[in-house]
Amino acid sequence: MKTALITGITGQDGSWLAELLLAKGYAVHGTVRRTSTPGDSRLLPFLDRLVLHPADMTDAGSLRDAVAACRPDEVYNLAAQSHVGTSWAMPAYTTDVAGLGAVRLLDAVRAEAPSARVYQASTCEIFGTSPAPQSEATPLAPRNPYAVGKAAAYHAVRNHRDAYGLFAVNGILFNHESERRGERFVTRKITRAVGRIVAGTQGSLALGNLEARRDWGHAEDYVEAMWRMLQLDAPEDLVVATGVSHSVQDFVEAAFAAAGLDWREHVTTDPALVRPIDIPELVGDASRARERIGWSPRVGFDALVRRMVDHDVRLARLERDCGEAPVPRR
Ligand code: NAP
Ligand code: G4F
Repeated sequence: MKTALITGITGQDGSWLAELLLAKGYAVHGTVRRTSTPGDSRLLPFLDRLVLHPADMTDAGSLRDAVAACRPDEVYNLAAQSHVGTSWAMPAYTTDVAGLGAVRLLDAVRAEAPSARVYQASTCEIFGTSPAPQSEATPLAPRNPYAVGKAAAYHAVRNHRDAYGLFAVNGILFNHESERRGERFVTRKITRAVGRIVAGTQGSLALGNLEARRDWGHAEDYVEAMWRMLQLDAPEDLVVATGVSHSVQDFVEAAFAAAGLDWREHVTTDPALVRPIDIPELVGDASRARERIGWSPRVGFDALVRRMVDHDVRLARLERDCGEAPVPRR
């Protein structure tokens, strides 16, 4: 039985990845903070099959203890303050967690489990304003504090690989969403609002920049790519994306239409929600991932929107009728 350690196991991707690795027969360990809520709906259906360790990406000793406690074969570094908008309000903390946090974890692995394979949750945000479509050859041009931290982590992974022979890879993932997405990311903010408007518990939805274009896939497909990258014969960095971009307004229109609503009757724009710099378009060329790990997305844009809207309409009705949503069962 292989052992995996997931930092950020309580997040969207952490929950999908933990589920995938359990199904593959792994012993799955994860790190949690004092303020984490592992008992919420994302992990609860399989919480009793996980081993959790207290650790914070800002605390090197706790990361080293977590690695030493489980001696993993595979380490997935998914922990980050991952909200780009928030990174403008908390630049030092965000850069510390996303950037130095990865350095601390790499050092912990080198000290305690040097033969472990390490997956780093990199992001298309490191390409910033470099022209689309972005691929492994695109120059890095990070344009927000989150992306600056992630760019530092990207280089640290490559340095540990080349200097110490660590099997460490950057999965350069484009946006991926799901019914488990945090509620402050734009897709889930939209589908939660659609659900509540259908249930009659919300009237309108305020958004920022509707023109930004993103390459949106489903998170369940993307954690499969993470795992496949750690099964490569030799480590390499790969872009993972659908190759298709839509605007925020496209997502709004599709989500409201999926519930039989006209978005123009409910959506307003608020300049306070527009970021100091917003990347106009991120869309990936994942042809190398297709070639190297045989990966391509199974869930397209329309199915993604439909799945999230259906889930959130059901959720909003349950919240309205029960006071709170019942715990989901497997
Ligand atoms: P998420 O839902 O925001 O989850 C973030 C996770 O990081 C949570 O488990 C959180 O734990 C943990 N975390 C935050 N600060 C921490 C700290 N100081 N120490 C330890 N843990 C901390 O993010 P996600 O969407 O699953 O994304 C997973 C990773 O992929 C992130 O690194 C993100 O930057 C990256 N990424 C995401 C996407 C995307 O579209 N989803 C695309 C590219 C890259 P708590 O529960 O304790 O808050
Ligand atoms: O959903 P978002 O907050 O995601 P963003 O900024 O693209 O970041 C996500 O994807 C990255 C990969 O590209 C990850 F690295 C990162 O961790 C995170 O998962 O915003 C998407 C777009 C942006 O252009 C934003 O300005 O939607 C625009 N937007 C418009 N109104 C909004 C809103 N974003 C949010 N969160 N809230 C709004 O009201």
